[in-house]
Amino acid sequence: MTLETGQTRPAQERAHGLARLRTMLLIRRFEEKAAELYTRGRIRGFLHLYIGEEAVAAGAMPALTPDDAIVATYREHGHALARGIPAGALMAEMFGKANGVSRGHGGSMHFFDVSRRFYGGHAIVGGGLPIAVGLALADMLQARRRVTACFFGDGAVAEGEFHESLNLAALWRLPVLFICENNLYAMGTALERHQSQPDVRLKAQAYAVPAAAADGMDVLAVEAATRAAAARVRGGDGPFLLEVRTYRFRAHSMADPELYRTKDEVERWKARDPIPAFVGRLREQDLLGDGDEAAVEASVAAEVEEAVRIAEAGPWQPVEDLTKDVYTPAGP
Ligand SMILES: Cc1ncc(C[n+]2csc(CCOP(=O)(O)OP(=O)(O)O)c2C)c(N)n1
Ligand SMILES: [Mg+2]
Repeated sequence: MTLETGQTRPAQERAHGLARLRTMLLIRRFEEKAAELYTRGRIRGFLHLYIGEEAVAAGAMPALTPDDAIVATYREHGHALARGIPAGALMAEMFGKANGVSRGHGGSMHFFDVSRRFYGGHAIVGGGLPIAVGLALADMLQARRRVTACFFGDGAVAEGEFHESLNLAALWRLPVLFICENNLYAMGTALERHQSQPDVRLKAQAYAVPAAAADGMDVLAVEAATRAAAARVRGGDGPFLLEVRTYRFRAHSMADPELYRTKDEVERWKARDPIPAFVGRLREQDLLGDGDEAAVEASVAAEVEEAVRIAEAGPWQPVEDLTKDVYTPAGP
């Protein structure tokens, strides 16, 4: 059967699968390189890796349109790459270079690209939620049918901003898609240790925000759940909360002795690594041929290498710009 795109259904599924696989691999290889560069002192400051959670950003982002807004956390390399921000601009940002996506002022935790409606990168846990509510309020007041997707961690549900944001979004029926990336831990504290009610969906329901959960280790499950949730939000039904269950394979940040979880637990989750799981599924369905995976790996490796070259070659911010953008100029 020939579809509107001119591709047969298997060809379309194959292209779709390869695209999702490529995004996940790009995130993984980009971050492995970032970790290496951090160890070598080329990247400084904080660095929070998304490795293990790639299926969340790689699945959710294609379910949103370029017109929708994205708000993320300090663990946002994957979201930025999946949104299509060039890897070179992200790597340069981590180097603190002037050609970085935030002109080198932000670093790993503060990627920001208004041209792609990517509103951070926020170091403050829960800090993105009120910003998402504000973006959605602006859309509602101007009758624009677009969605603000707000990614945040399980740790953010302990913050007042989570409760205030869900309450106002529901009260005003704002088009926010809250996406909770539940990786079970906030730094070294498990969700059950800081929440009397650890079911995030029930918290949403307490604010009359409908909610669903998705398997965050399955890129297609995340994509389907995000599509369904975004369609509801876009249709004017008010906010929705999607809880995506995932796991970070690496430490919280580059400085974390990981005393709060067992090696066995980490190994159990690694056995569900979203990348080989998806490769296996594509192979089973005959959508991935011999050499395909190697070809994707090679193209991702070239992109990461080019990103490092761009970062290395980029100019430093002049010292005179040190305090630029910290305060707005005084008004009249
Ligand atoms: C308001 C605030 N309190 C504390 C911190 C320190 N802190 C940084 S990350 C983090 C854990 C957040 O965990 P979670 O929201 O689950 O995100 P994850 O790191 O698991 O992706 C904490 C407490 C902070 N950045 N902001
Ligand atoms: Mg967490």
